[in-house]
Amino acid sequence: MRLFDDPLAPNCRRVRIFLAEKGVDIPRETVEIAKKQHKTEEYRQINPLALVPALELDDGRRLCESVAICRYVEEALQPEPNLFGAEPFERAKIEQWQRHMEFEILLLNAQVFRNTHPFWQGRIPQAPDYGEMCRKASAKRYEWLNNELANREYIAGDRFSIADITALVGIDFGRISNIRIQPEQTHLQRWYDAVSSRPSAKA
Ligand SMILES: N[C@@H](CCC(=O)N[C@@H](CS)C(=O)NCC(=O)O)C(=O)O
Repeated sequence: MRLFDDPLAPNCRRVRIFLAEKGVDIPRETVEIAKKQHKTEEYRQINPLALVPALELDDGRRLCESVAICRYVEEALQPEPNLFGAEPFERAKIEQWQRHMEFEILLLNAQVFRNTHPFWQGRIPQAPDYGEMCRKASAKRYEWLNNELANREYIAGDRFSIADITALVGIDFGRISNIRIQPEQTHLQRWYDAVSSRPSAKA
C-alpha cells in the first residue's frame, strides 16, 4: 500500500491526521505540488485529476479522495478510535458536519488562497475579486461556527471526529491567507486550542 502525499497540502494533512489518530502507518510517496510533480504523466496514471492525496492498495486498486481514503482506513484497517460515527444517527450527523466543514470552511479558504495568494500567480488563472468575496464569506462562517461551538465540545458533538480534522485543517489553511479566528470568537478558539494540541495535529 502507498499513500501519495504532499507534506504542505491541506487535503493530504487531513489523511495524515486521521492516520495519526488511528495509529496506522502507511508508506508515503511524496508528490510536491510546488514542483509540479502532481502534473507528471506518471502521477496522472495514479490520479487522472492530478490531485493529491491518493491511496494505492497492494492489489493496485486506488482511492483518490481524502475522506474516501479515511473511510477505507476506518472500515478496512483500523476501526478504533471510531471517527466516522458508531450508529446511524451519529454517522449521519458526523457526515453533515464533515461536509459543512469541507464546503463552508476548507473550500472557502482554499478559494481565497487560490485566487489571491502569490503562490498561484502564473500557475492558474486568478480572480482576486472572487477571492475577496470568499474571504468575507469565510469570516461569516467563523462567526457561525463560533456560535455552534458555544453548546458542544467538538464540531459534530461531544467527541472528536473526522469533522474536527477537516475543520482544523481548513482553519490552519486559512492562516496562509491571513484568515484568523477573531479575539471575540472564544468558543471557536477554545475548540481550536483543544484540537491543535492533540499529537495528531503535528502530522
Ligand atoms: N476533494 C479532494 C481535493 C484534492 C485537492 O484539491 N488536492 C489539492 C492539494 S490540497 C491538490 O492536489 N491541488 C493541486 C492543484 O490544484 O493543482 C480531496 O479531498 O482529496
